[in-house]
Amino acid sequence: MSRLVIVSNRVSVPEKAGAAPAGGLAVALQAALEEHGGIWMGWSGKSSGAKAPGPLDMRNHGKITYALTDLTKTDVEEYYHGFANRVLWPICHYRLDLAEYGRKEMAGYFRVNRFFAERLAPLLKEDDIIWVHDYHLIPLASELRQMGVKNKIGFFLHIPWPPADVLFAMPVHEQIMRGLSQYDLVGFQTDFDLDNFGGGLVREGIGERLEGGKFSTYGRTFKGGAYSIAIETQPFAEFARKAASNSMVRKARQSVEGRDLIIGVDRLDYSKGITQRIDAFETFVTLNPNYQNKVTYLQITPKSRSEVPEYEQMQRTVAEQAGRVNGALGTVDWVPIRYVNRSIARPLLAGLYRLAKIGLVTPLRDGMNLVAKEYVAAQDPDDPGVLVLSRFAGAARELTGALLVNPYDIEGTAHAIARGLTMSLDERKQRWEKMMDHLVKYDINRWCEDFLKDLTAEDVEETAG
Ligand code: ADQ
Repeated sequence: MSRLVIVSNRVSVPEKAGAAPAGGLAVALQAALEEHGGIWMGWSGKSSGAKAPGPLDMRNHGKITYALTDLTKTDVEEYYHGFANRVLWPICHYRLDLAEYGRKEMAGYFRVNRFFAERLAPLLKEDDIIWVHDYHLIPLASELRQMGVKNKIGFFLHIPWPPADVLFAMPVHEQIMRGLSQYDLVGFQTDFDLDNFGGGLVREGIGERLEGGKFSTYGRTFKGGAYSIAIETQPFAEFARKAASNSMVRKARQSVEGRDLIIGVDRLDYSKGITQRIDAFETFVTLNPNYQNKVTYLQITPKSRSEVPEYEQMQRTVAEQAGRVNGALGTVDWVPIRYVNRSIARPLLAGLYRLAKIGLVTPLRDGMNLVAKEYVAAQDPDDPGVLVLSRFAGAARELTGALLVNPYDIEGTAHAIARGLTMSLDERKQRWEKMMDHLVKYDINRWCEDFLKDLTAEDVEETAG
């Protein structure tokens, strides 16, 4: 295959060449870049203030070049906090009520995409394969095409794609749809998202769904597909197996001695259903008083996007809610909810998942949700825990051995917790094996290979104009 060029909002640059990056996605993308050689371009995470950003910060690590750009303060506010996180994120998570449209922010989004394209275009070779990631960069292909770039360009959306009625509430939905049409392959997390996309085109009368997974719209024909993102299953399972000797995991085990552990791990985000989950836990204990002092719910939630008001508000809401439940249910020797507001290292995370009898993953809407997959991979095959999973997570399409719940149904989730804690070992093993077999087969490397295979396949158009 030709050289690979990955573009994403943020770039995972290893400390030194060959060092392992933190997450599964970064591991897989770096492996693909190592194999083919290439560039990973994105925002440095830094602002140049009011001044125009300086030249790209180019860092060579073996066969990979990381190309980082700063953005002005206004760019960060309008493109990132503004349109990406206050319009596209809520819209794609079906939260029309939280979307805040502003002409300035919308213009900023398209302007920064043009800026990315201007910085990327001079780095490109004729046969480079370009792979763009996520909602921040939907118009990038369109900008590159206008600059005469004819390379194959693929796009993968990590978050859900909403149905037409939700999408069309966004004033610039047409430009967004048109932006997607400029790719050669558009990948979604699930067939639901893919169907929403196709349905929207047909509903609006702007396109058609053709044979062979293709779409035709705005004068172009391109492929669409569902590629469910996955994790580094075997290495993660290995982390969990070895974690028994991790001193932090040992301490955690001692601290919950005699109690069942329930774990929730999420970025602090309204899409993750954390407040409904705390309500469900409270309801579970209230309905099952025999579990008083017999269960601990550990919620690990690093802060995220604190510059966006909805997120700042949520930090307060969740902290107050956990405090209120602890005050109402707790006793002098029992704190029902342990709420940890920071990020933790992956080996420790794997060990904590393995300690937990229940993995509680209840987003109101989620593209995939990797925590659900990590929880399964981390389990002890001889005594696996139970995954309680929202039916609105993309992962629910694959992890059919989970207890599926509707996170809006608080009592239903509370019953699922009770059911999970009393499930027989045979049933737990049966459910777990089914999920683990799937995760071993469809791991993150397979996801990456499947997408790139389809993007480089002969029948993908090279630019129909
Ligand atoms: P996210 O919304 O960030 O990702 P998710 O898929 O759950 O959600 O990934 C979160 C990752 O962060 C997991 O690997 C998890 O282990 C890690 N993480 C979370 N809390 C942590 C903590 N306290 N300490 C350390 N690590 C923590 C978006 C989409 C998802 C989609 C992914 C990938 O919203 O639907 O699955 O991209 O495509």
